[in-house]
Amino acid sequence: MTEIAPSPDWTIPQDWAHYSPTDHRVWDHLFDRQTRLLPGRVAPEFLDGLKRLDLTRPGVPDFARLNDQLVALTGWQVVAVPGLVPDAVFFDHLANRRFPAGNFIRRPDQLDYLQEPDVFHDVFGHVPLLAHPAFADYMQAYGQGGLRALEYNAIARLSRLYWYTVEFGLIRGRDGLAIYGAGIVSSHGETHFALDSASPNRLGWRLDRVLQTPYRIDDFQQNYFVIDSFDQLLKVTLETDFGPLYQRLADAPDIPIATILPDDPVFTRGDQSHVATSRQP
Ligand code: HBI
Ligand code: FE
Repeated sequence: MTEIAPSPDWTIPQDWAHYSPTDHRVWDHLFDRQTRLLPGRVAPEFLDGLKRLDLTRPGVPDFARLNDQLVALTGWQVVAVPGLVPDAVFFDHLANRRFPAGNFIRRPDQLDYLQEPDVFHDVFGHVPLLAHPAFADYMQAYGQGGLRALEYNAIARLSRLYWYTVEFGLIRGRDGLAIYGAGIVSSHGETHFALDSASPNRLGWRLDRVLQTPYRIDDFQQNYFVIDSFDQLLKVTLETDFGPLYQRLADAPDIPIATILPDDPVFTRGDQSHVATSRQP
């Protein structure tokens, strides 16, 4: 972590030359492992983004080069930050089509789990879909919604939308379910778990439903929510007036994490077997 006072928007120079050979090797290792696993499991739009953004070249990407492609495709750009930034700063970046990416990379002994988002999670996981027009617009709408949610004191609720879509979303594909959330696509273990495990519920995505559903940050998810398309995600989000929704949900209890409701579209009823065998919150 840096010791200098952050700029108001928390951005720092990427300083691409500072990455060590070990840093680049960690990127390449993670990149190869995921790109071997993802075809057939990830939404095709993600692989399309990797290719169009020229992310297949070795080493930690240089944001300046990456942004040349990304700005041309959707008007988004990647900016470097030291790590997690305050909510208001994060939302302001998204609302202006800037994606804040952690400027560090995990150590070789942290390949499988890391608390703070590093450059592999942020760039490999999040950036390819920012090349897709509907997803790009959705991310900006989320940032704008986040700024509004600050006024409603509704960040905890809205962050569930981000969690169950941007981080851990599934989408219907031609041959069954596919992953698109960055928390899954950047994780070897969860790429398998999210699609193959008997443990989690896989339920149709509905906006008000996910806003009422807690999540866990310390283990694989107990629920995944499935969208029909990125167009659906964008359309529903743009057409929903979140103010009245927050008011309605303010008094509603959360849905216990592993519960399936009678009106949930069910793709898979999970047996929650993973929960029993792993650490509890
Ligand atoms: N900062 N760099 C970074 N990355 C995030 O994903 C992030 C953040 N700050 C706040 C935040 N996410 C979330 O808590 C909000 O979505 C609520
Ligand atoms: Fe993330």
